[in-house]
Amino acid sequence: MKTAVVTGASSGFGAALARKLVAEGHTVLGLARRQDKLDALAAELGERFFPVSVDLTDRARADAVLGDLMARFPNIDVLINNAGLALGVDKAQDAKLEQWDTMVATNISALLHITHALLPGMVKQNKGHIINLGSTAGEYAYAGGNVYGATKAFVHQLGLNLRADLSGTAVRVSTVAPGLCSGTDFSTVRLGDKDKAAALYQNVDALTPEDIANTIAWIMNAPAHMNVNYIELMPVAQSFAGLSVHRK
Ligand code: 8X3
Repeated sequence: MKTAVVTGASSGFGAALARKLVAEGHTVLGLARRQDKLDALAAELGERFFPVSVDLTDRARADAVLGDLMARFPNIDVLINNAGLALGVDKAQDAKLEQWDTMVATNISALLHITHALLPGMVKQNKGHIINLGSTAGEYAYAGGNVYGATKAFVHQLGLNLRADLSGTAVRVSTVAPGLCSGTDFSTVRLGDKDKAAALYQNVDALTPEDIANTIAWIMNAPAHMNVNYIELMPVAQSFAGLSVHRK
């Protein structure tokens, strides 16, 4: 059984993943900002779920919390960098700079910070697995995807580059890139409107958080000699046939 850190654990993919991993007998150190949601999950999942309330974009606080966590759990096996968000669907020329900054701070800087904190321990114990949440938006461009998609493209490339640096160690790195997925706060946060978010998923059999959790559990439970480098998931209803042509 493994000890896994899951960021963004209080809802969406993170909560589904915590449920899945605890059900399999793993220990989950669940990081998220919202204490009340973490507490509810802890009450549901019992002692193999260890809630940690932290805003990973607050570097000083994150340092303190991660230091305590590593002292208490010196054998962390898996880091699942799930926390991330999209803000807005405006074209780049109309986008809000603060929204870009927030996406970069969460999807890139905070992910790098926790990875930098945990990676040396994994190399030292010569075991470990970093699993990053990418996105189809990091692979296929769409109007309004600008900085969100670019942060996810960063995550995809980071995974490959980490693999290069970790060559010769037993530490694994995987990227999971989901497409349209319902049952999370993702689109409500992005659009700032519950009804608009709900409309996106109307009459579509989208992916579910459980689909993502099952995929991550499979990657994590794969034999130690096997590394899933990158895996992309879409609902059957979605495709990438979206090259648009603007006509005069
Ligand atoms: C989420 C996929 O298509 O909503 O990362 O950008 S999409």
